[in-house]
Amino acid sequence: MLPVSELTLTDIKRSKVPLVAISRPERRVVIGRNDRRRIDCDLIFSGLLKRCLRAAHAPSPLCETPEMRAATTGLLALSATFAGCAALGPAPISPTPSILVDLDPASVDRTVIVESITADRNGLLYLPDRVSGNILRIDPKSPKPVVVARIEPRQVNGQTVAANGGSLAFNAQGDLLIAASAFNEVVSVRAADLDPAKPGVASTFATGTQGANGLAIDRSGTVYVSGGANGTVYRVPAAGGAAQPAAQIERFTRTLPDGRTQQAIVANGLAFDASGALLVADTARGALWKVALGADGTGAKPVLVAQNALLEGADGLAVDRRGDVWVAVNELNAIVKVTPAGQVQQVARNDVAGPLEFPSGLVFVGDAAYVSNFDTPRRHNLDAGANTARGGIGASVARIGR
Ligand SMILES: [Ca+2]
Ligand SMILES: [Ca+2]
Repeated sequence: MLPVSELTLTDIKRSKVPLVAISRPERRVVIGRNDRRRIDCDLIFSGLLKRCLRAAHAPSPLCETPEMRAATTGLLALSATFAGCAALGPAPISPTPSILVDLDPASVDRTVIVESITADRNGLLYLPDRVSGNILRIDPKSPKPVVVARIEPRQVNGQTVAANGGSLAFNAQGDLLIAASAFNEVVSVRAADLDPAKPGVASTFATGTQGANGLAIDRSGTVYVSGGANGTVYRVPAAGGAAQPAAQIERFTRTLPDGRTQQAIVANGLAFDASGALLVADTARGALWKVALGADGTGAKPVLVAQNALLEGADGLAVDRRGDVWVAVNELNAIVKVTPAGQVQQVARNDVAGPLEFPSGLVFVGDAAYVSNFDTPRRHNLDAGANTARGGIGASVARIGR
């Protein structure tokens, strides 16, 4: 048997299979004998595929085990997978979401409410729970949530007010910044205080961010915060303090198909594209805006990148390594991507049963996207004939990718 890495072009030409491999040192595969396209695909290194190729190219008594026969039978299915890879380009991502973790396994009701998700430099996931105020950390390899910090409620006019933690992101120091819409602030937890043994308590980082919802930090450390229905995108210096307006999305309200529900959030999820321009999700219009930023952090007039019915409910944003903008489209229970050319493509969508349940935030760790399920009962995330969203499992993290 030949190791995959030693296959030659002659072997490839002799091959009856539509998929061939040249693995080392490029870590690439070639699809089809006459197809010169080469694509990155780590799947080539899966033991199963190596065994398949060996069995297909050099049958031997060793291949006559049930495992080898199964592997060979699996080759066609794997070929189909690779054909999908080719269509996707250099960063193959399986578009089928699955549940990484149910954040409240004993309940399908909203006993935990997570609007957003981020990841630290080690690929650990973080989500703020609006109900408890806890900041949850999840290792995708062993997905059991642990509490690493909390946002304490405040007394406002004699009422106890929860922070309603929204988007969150790490700054260069490793401190975690969280948009707190009910406080009209950004709060932060220092890196050293993100500790499951002694969870830290968030404190004020920035003030004057009315309706603070989306949050993103640029390369210089300037923090951008979206104000939701007021359409303002604020900027805050890297050290924190008072926010100033940086850009303005014009107000707009859309009536949902139920004829009653009004959607007025025009400045929601934020992310930066490869050029450093700020992308803004417009939930109300079903649109994506781009704002060029000056050296002082002020934004130019927003430019419409895309507006499409597939984006009605556009919430959290994340940019993949090819420059496509992935959008959690909450009211359609969908993940949609917008290409740099402005093409809008649906990645995944489902009904109230999930695994997407009012997806509202997402983050990439490598090629995998992790999605926070907010599970608001609205539009595609509504139980039949009821104002509930008890279908599915409730607050959870879904995973899309390898
Ligand atoms: Ca649950
Ligand atoms: Ca649900």
